[in-house]
Amino acid sequence: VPARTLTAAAAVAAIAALVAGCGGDDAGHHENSAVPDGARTIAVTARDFEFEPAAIEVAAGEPIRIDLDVHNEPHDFVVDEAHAHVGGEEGETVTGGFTAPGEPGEYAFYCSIGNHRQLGMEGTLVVGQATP
Ligand SMILES: [Cu+2]
Repeated sequence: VPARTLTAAAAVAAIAALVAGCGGDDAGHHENSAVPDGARTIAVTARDFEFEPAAIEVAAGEPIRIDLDVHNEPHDFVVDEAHAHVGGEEGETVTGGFTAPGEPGEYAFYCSIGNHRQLGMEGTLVVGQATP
């Protein structure tokens, strides 16, 4: 067996392991995270291979709804610390939500599909002080 094939098989296994770990509960990988009550909607475009906008500002603990406009091929929007996952197929606009982290700072959002993150599909979730 060519080494190339083995490498590809290992990559597929690694991706399968990542997908299995996504969400960490009974929700499937393709099930979008729930939109919290009172969420503010932020429109995000995902395309090969970038997000628009590349930086999103939220307040600590703020309920957020993401409307993700998906272009070119399947993409998703993930924030590990907020357990956020919104994903869809090319041509879809999909909705999901999350509660912003309680600790102000900068967090990464990214596309977890294939090597999209390495190709540039990541951005910054800027979490500011909670609004009174
Ligand atoms: Cu992607």
